[in-house]
Amino acid sequence: MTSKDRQIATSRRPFGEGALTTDQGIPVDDTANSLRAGARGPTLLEDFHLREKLMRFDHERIPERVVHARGAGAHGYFQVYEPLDEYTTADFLTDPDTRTPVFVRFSTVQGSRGSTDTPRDVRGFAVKFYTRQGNFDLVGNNMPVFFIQDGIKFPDLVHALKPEPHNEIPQAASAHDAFWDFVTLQPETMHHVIWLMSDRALPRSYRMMQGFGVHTFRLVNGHGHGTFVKFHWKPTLGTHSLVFDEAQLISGRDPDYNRRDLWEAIEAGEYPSWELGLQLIPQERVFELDDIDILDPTKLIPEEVVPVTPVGRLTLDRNPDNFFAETEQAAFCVGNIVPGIDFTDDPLLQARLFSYLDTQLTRLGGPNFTQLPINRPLTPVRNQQQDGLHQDVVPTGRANYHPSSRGGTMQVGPGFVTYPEPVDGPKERKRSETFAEHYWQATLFWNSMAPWEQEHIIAAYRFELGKVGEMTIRVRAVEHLNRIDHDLAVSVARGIGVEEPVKSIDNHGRSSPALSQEQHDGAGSPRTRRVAVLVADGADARVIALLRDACTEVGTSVDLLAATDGTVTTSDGVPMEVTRAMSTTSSVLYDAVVVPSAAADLSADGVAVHFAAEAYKHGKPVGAFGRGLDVLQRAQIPLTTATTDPALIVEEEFTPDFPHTLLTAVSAHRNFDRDVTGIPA
Ligand code: HDE
Repeated sequence: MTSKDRQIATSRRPFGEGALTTDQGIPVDDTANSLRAGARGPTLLEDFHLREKLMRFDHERIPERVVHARGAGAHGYFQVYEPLDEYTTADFLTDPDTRTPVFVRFSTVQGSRGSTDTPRDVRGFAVKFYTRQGNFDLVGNNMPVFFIQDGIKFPDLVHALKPEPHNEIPQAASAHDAFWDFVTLQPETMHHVIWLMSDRALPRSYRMMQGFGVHTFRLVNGHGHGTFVKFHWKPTLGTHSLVFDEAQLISGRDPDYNRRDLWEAIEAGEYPSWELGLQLIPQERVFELDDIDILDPTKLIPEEVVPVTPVGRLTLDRNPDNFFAETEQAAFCVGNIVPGIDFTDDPLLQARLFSYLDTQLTRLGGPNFTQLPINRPLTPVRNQQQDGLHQDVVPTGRANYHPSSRGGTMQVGPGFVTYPEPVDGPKERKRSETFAEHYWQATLFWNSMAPWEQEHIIAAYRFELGKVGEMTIRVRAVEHLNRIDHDLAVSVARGIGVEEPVKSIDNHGRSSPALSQEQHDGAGSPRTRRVAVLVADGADARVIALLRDACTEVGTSVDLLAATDGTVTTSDGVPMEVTRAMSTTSSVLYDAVVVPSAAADLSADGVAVHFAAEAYKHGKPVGAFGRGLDVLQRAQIPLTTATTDPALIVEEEFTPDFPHTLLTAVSAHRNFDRDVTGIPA
């Protein structure tokens, strides 16, 4: 239990204990019948209980976040490995014995609060550290760059991205004219757009995605010396994604897919964790970073140029007690910064410093939102700020000003000291020349992708642009792609009815291997993965038990799915309970599918056949033995490719090696090199 947990505990009020009362504490004798003039007569205005109950209900909603409206949060802690005094005085980064409590909220960007978890979208990764020097909020995303260079364009970007103004369509989707119109007229977006077209926009789990602070920040040590820094979160479970078709299907089958996954993992004690990594750039080296202005948030610094140093670990170990009170009311503010960390002049960051505090006023109804349990710092708050809607404390005394000789002797300093960076310049609305190039890092990203990642990117551009009605916008998009990579532009053009462009620029050929998700799969683990086993009458209970035991031993869960809920009869004639009926779930909610042998012919069941075909189509491990092979054959899965496909595990009969081979494939996530063009799922 962290100190933040203990603080929040003082605000808990369990449902269902003691006498039912009104908000005024008056005991209620009946909460099911309003006060009427006779049993069949009209309701009386004096019914204060009815009025209060409806008034409270009528006002339950608060404005949703204008972006990042849909999210999920969790509590946890952060611990630094070694003191980082050389770089910073921030307490939580210099004391390895301290577990700093955190609250983390993950989110999608485009959709409204009730939208789905799995659109093609950027994900938010916002961390509130309750440090001993006050709250530090690292409000990041799961992609290291941003669409625009200057915050003044943010309203335009978001208007273009969100549903169109006349009919509020489409929900949680960038595949529409407005978005592509805007980005193709604003070439600085091209780098982030290619990230958005990649599988990074479809995380398999919040627990399996990276996080980035995006902007360059500054660490400041005890001597006042500054070091530029970029923040990285690397998930212990590796970085893994869904495929787009699967993500779209999940949107219907389980719109809460990512938030359920986070919740269930924490409930099961499978605490997700991330390593905090820092890219540290001595101030003197800034101009050695070829072609990169560290103030430009549309550029990343390749890890091969400045390595990411692991410095600590974030662990999430407690689900919120109440979604609204905690996750919805959490107010992240980029301006919440502690001594030892400071901002830079990145113009996107500078605009954010205004926006977050501002938006909370509307969203949380006034300036006292810092008093809400989830936002309250652990450190004492002492100042002369006062009044406003929802003041939750009772300030005492008369010295509500500073300085004062009438009590209220709060000392000012030592405290946060702004890094004394000299600034000088004419007032002008102008962008630095060093921000002018917009394509080379998009090319770097493209060059760094594995062939399957490139295929997914091409398919994504084709899908998105294929939904764009205005041909001129499609043509403009292809022109931009031609400046990123000619072959990419040609492949996309062919899919969307646009004339192939003429090659105009040579690809620079540079790459950054760390950008490929293939590099992250090494960290794969079978823990918390989900395997579906399709069973029918005549299944061999012994074999299924062996399979299940091998899986649970390494933290992989197994669901037994049958044609109907209830039981199937095993080959020994004994009833075996199934987890649920196949028809109530879907292959897209599992990481792998196994079809064991059974007496009953599952290959005649279209649901089972589709289950296997769909899993195969999505690159998942698919295993079968004995009569289970018939299902794979009906699904048109080319069994002969099993010799070269490590995720297609087919055997004449079950062997003791089967679970091991399956779990190795599950750890590797998917086989995206599989040719699935002919599979009819
Ligand atoms: Fe945000 N952003 N943003 N953003 N952002 C908000 O604040 C904004 C940007 C990010 O879980 C809003 O409380 C501007 C970059 C996350 O509660 C708002 C600009 C990055 C979250 C806002 C940006 C982010 C937000 C909406 C350009 C990644 C969700 C509700 C200058 C580094 C936090 C709210 C949570 C939320 C403004 C750009 C991440 C309106 C003006 C870049 C993770 O204040």
